[in-house]
Amino acid sequence: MAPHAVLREIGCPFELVRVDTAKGENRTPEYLALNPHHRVPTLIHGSRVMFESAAITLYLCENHPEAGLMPLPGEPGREVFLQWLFFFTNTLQEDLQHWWHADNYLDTEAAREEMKAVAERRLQRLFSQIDSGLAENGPHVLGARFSAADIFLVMLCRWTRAMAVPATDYPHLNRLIGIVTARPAWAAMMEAEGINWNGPLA
Ligand SMILES: N[C@@H](CCC(=O)N[C@@H](CS)C(=O)NCC(=O)O)C(=O)O
Repeated sequence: MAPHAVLREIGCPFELVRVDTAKGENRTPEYLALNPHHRVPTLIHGSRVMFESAAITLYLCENHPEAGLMPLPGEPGREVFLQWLFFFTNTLQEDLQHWWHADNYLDTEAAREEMKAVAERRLQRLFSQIDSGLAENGPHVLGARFSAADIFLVMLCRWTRAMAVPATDYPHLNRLIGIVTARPAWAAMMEAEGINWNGPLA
């Protein structure tokens, strides 16, 4: 979702190729040759191939500085952008993975249930901290400036929709969700993906 929305924000031509994980299309020899970790997404740019959505997001932003989707090296806010993008992908997204995909980590149902409960508690704390940060220095992750970090965070907010306390329950996160989802690029991405905010896909 995030690299796709970033491509639409940039407005450059691209081809979207659906890889249906439910049908195992991410485990075909052709796909594994591109991405041996059998995960989506994968970006192909000329002869270059890369995976990891945050890395792809950063790469797209730096290849299209005219889109202004992140502070470039030397610009104010660069360190804040990097800090949050990395935090979102390696801390927030990891707890979300524990909740959605506990079967990737643990064998027994009881252990998975316990992991999900712990992940949900941790996520409530993390989202609450992020919400407080947005209260002090919002409405975006970078304050007044919209960036690809907002898109990445809102993508992860959608992953909470089936939890007891979804991200939409936090007022400042909810305001950011409203800002990002009102953007034409986000709406076009959701339509092309065939998903809505409350739909089944993560
Ligand atoms: N850290 C990776 C996570 C990607 C990821 O977990 N993708 C899931 C779908 S949301 C996937 O491809 N799962 C299929 C699998 O692991 O086999 C990223 O951000 O690109």
